[in-house]
Amino acid sequence: MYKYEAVIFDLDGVICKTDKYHYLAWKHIADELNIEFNQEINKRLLGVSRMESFDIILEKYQGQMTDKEKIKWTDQKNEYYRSMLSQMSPDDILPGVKEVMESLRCDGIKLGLGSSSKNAKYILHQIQLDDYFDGVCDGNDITHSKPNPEVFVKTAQLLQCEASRCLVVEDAIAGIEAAHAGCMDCAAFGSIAISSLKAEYNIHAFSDLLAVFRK
Ligand code: B16
Ligand code: MG
Repeated sequence: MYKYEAVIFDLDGVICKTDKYHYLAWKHIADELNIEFNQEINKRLLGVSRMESFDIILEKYQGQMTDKEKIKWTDQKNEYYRSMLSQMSPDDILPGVKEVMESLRCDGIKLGLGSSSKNAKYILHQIQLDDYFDGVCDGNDITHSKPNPEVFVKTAQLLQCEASRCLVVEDAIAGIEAAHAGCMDCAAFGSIAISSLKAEYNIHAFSDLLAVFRK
């Protein structure tokens, strides 16, 4: 009997690395608008929605922008971004991800995906992981993005699993906060696993997740 009945994975930064494509697409837009944009600002965009990301970028904008113009620029960003996603393949799945998911499934653990991205299903299709999850909730299913817990709460409902029996795996501070706001434990993965003291677990390699279950 394990402490958790389900694992809810974040997508961008956990299953695969799309943050470099987000960065390049936003950089394109920022350059066109003559706005300063760099990797430091990009870090603040992890896990937050497309429009909230643009609002953060616009903090450095000198002019005024109407809501209609903001939609035009974010649509343009998404076109650049999706053209890069079209190049993705199963080779873009991060090391150990598939093996760990298969191992958890063999142990009877349910697998969920909770992503702020409206492109999540397209990405899952590109990397051929469409059939790996028992429940998927993404940016199209929610009205509030991380750090609001909505995406994880809805994924847990799809998995028919109580919050206290779900473990979230996240690469963003906003995602850890969302898990905690939804009364779920969290395993931090990636660079925040080094810098974050906020999560219940810090995993440096994907296979570390198995130790969380089997200790
Ligand atoms: P889209 P995650 C998030 O995905 C990204 O981390 C974040 O940088 C992005 O702004 C957000 O998705 C929205 O993405 O423009 O594709 O709808 O980390 O929650 O899987
Ligand atoms: Mg992420």
